[in-house]
Amino acid sequence: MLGYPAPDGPPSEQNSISSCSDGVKPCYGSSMLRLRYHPASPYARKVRIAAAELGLADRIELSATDTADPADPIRGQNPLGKIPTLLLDDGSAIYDSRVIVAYLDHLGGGGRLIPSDPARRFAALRLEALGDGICDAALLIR
Ligand SMILES: N[C@@H](CCC(=O)N[C@@H](CS)C(=O)NCC(=O)O)C(=O)O
Repeated sequence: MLGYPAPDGPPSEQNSISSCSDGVKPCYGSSMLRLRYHPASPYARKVRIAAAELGLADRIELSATDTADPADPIRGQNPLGKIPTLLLDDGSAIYDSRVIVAYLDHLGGGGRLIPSDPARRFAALRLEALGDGICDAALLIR
């Protein structure tokens, strides 16, 4: 388990998760998204880079998170208590970074970061897995 201190003050999110009208699927709208993150998290940085590449950065409000603080609402937003976690305006949440990147790619029109052609798709996903694995290893020796 890895905790980061809050970079700029206490979090203010509500401690709740709700779902879209069908109770299962997240909603896909054009509204603001909120990213629970920390500047030192490589996975949160990956999500921010994906958002920038897709031209979606201005739709994402950054929300500093202290995963080590029991009072931080992150555990109510993501049962794993981890960042990055993307909060949708219907109250539902998306995690982890791979799922968030796939969601952002969908919002950005689809197939831009994660191609639909199988060969290119699995090459991209393998590259992402490699990057994540390197981050996992780097965090373990930190
Ligand atoms: N596989 C996850 C890894 C997320 C992760 O490990 N995040 C760390 C910060 S870099 C975290 O939230 N740690 C808090 C904890 O484990 O309690 C992803 O890609 O989002």
